[in-house]
Amino acid sequence: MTCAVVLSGCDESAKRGFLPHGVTDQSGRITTLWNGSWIAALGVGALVWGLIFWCAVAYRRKKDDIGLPEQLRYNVPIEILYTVVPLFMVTALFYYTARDQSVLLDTSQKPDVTINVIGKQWSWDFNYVEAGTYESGAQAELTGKPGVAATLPTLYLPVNKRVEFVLTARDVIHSFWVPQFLIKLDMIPGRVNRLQVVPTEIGDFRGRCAELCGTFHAHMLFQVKVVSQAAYDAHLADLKARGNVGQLDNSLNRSKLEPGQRPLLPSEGTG
Ligand SMILES: [Cu+2]
Repeated sequence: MTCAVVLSGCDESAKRGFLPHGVTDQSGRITTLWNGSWIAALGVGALVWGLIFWCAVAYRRKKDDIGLPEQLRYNVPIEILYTVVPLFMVTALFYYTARDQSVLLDTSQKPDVTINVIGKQWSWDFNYVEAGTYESGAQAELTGKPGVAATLPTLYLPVNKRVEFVLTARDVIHSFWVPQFLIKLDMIPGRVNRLQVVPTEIGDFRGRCAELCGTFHAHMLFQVKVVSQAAYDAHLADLKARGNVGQLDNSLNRSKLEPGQRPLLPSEGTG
């Protein structure tokens, strides 16, 4: 029984190409692109390895051979072949990547919830825009002992609601990454990046910075709690009751926003 569970777990994991179990509405699309790229790469790899092996065996030096083998140059059909085939492969990979990227980074839909996530050396601030409340994180203290998770800033998200993350940075380039969302996006000083996801599963997930951002980059951790709308509202009310009213402004950033970027920030109380 245990064996069956382990094997079926492994089977599920293999079906996802060993990606983490995705928990957003885009997980299927990302997994398909990932698996498709691997299948294409392995197909090309098998062909190339096969040709190498075949050449090595079929054209190996024979017992009676003397001197160099016959030298060939300027084989036009072969040269056209190995120019056109890679072009074809790159075009196919480019097409699928561009197609999926344009869907994944589309922010034209109106979100249910907007959260300005701000990266800073070495933690996170979360501005819940519509609710006018915030949480300010402190850097994790990695002591090697359990219990660190309880000290991390926690990003709450309502399940099955479209969430727009407005990503900014206070100092250097960071990257907003929840591994189980299967996507990450840079947070660039002076610029405003946006990303929408619909979390589809209630649960606790890990978040981290995915861009080497200084000495304590490894301590730049957060938690994600995807909860029911009621639990989400209760958490925001709790934050407000603790005195976290308003927003932690981006004017606290070390560098100013570039011209034209400020209007991209949501203003409190709006969508
Ligand atoms: Cu960072």
